[in-house]
Amino acid sequence: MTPFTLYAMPHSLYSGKARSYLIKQRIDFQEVTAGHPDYEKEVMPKIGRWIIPVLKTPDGELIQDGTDIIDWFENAGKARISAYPKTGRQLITSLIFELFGGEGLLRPAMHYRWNFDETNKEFIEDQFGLFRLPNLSKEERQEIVVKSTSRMRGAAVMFGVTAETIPDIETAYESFLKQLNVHFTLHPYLLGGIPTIGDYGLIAALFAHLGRDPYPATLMKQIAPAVFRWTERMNSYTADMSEFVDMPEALLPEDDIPPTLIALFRTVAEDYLPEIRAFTNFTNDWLAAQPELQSGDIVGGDPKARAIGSCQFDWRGHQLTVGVLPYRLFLLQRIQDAFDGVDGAQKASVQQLLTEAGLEDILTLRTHRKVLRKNNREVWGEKI
Ligand SMILES: N[C@@H](CCC(=O)N[C@@H](CS)C(=O)NCC(=O)O)C(=O)O
Repeated sequence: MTPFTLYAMPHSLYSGKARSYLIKQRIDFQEVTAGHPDYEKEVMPKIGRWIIPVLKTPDGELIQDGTDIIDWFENAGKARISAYPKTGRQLITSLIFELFGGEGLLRPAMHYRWNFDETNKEFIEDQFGLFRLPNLSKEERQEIVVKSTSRMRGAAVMFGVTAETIPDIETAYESFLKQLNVHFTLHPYLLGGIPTIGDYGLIAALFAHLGRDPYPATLMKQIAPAVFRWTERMNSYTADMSEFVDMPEALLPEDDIPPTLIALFRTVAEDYLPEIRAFTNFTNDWLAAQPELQSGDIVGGDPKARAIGSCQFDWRGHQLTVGVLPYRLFLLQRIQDAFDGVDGAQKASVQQLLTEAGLEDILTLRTHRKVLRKNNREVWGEKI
């Protein structure tokens, strides 16, 4: 049978989420770089923009977006180990880490990639060139590489990376990494002996940028070796947890959430909830000012536009200005939809868990329209 094809790149943050999932499900797939001529010829015209990851199924269907790729396998009954826990606390916890890993860690991911030129630049330029233009020599591709790396370098500011915020970005990231290290010293994955959607979210930022670029990879090995081991594990076809002797390939029993994750939740509450609040408020004001908007309209009016504006919020004593990316609302709403779907007794237990960590507002910060995904792009849902 024709295998699946994943159009992706090793140094691409969002590729890591889809790739890890395919590996962990033991899906027969080949990874093809978006620098392959087929991508431009077959994929881009259908997807409508240059973006990875894109999955091509054996039937030729194309799916863009890490979450949609994962859900395609889940909905088709092809998941060997489902990414979604069945019990309330574990499901909501895992979805929160999906949002935080893919979006909440963008500040350190951008900083540690683009602000350590002495250690990173040569490697990053090599990777950008090699996978974008694999048939050209290093010299031939250099000019194009610098154009695309300069664009991404500039994009870091949109995530709040500035000269003033850098010291605090580093302090916050190192403290997060040390907390996560304590967790992965005790547990191979977030919720026990199998990965879930939260692991797939976290691997996005923690692999391609923070676990693979020279400077942050060394930092991770030095201060968080168990996190580094987890990045290896997330890219292994086996459970790869031999240091956890006799660990069953299963979730923790009884919907348990270990204290190490509650500690991490407190960090998410302090470091990321203010941003969630700011982009939710901004979006509601923005929606109120767009009475002509219809459900099904492409978010931002153009599939290439990622942000609908920028919002401000206080973060560790700084006033940050960041882009408002509706994709983040899509991931936030997944948490809220999952919460709405859990039964009564479990709801109370989830609420109690989040309140303990100061994260209860993540359930109530809602926008007046949902962000949905249709035809590989984000669209607005009905007015709520
Ligand atoms: N929501 C998408 C985001 C994908 C994404 O932003 N991918 C980056 C590479 S890591 C990309 O293709 N960027 C293209 C560009 O910015 O031009 C997903 O999770 O798959």
